[in-house]
Amino acid sequence: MDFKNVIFEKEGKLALITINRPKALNALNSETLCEIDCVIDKVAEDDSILAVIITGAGKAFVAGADISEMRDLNANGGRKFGILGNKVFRKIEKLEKPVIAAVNGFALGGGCEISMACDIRIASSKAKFGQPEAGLGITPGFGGTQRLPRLVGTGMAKELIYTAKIIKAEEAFRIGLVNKVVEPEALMDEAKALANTIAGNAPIAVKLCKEAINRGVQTDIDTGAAYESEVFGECFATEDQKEGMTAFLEKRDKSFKNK
Ligand code: DAK
Repeated sequence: MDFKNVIFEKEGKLALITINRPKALNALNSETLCEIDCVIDKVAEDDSILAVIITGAGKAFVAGADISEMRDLNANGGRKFGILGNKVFRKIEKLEKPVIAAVNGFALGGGCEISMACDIRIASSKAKFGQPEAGLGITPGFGGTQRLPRLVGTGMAKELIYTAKIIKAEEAFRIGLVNKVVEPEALMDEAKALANTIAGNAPIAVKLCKEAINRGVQTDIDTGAAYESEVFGECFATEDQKEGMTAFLEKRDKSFKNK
């Protein structure tokens, strides 16, 4: 299936998703959000894909939700648009495969928010982050008020959201919004190397780690620990657990089967 605003490629065990509306700095309109939704479904169904990278075409990662589409929305239209974006971003967050955002440029508003729905963010030194919504007369609508404080702490998130200021990649790294900053030319290689390292581990274990972490950060430590015990137990029903431990004891390379 061909998409208008999204490029979907497979490279070995990786899926590469490029948001591709460079003339509008990859701003997210409804059409693009629906295409991302559809691509994530394809990725979810494909057992050969073990890790995902999301990036942007041209000089931006994503410069936000599409302001030209949003400007004339009424309250109901705004609500529907917010529900669509939140649905797609939650789908990324809940995808049973690790997702890396390779942030190549502006990640503003919905762009910062889609990167935060990913598991890990690697940024080009040219990337810029921010939640400019308050300056446009709106609140962040695709999870910014929820995920930013979870990532960088409440005080820092409030400062960024209330001031609408845009920060550079190095500052995003300093406050814990991104995992690593690299030179622009190295961005995709770094993201792929990281994705391939993860894809070399037992896929079911990685999936369960993602679930345990995502559920654990939303709950108290006792509930989280109980959930961790559950998924730990589940691992022992997999062939890959036997393979991983046997390979260690036999001092040989492991060969996981995603089973
Ligand atoms: N939407 C639509 N078009 C955009 C855009 C955006 N977010 N960002 C850039 N563009 C378009 C520009 O209009 C321009 O189009 P043309 O004039 O060429 O036709 C083209 O991309 C190139 O942009 P510039 O000429 O402005 O490029 P510069 O390099 O000079 O500036 C910039 C780059 C990223 C600093 C600037 O474009 C900029 O400030 N863009 C807007 C950034 C922004 O404010 N983003 C946040 C959007 S608000 C909700 C749902 C969702 C949301 C909120 C609520 N609910 C329903 C509750 C989310 C909101 C947002 O994301």
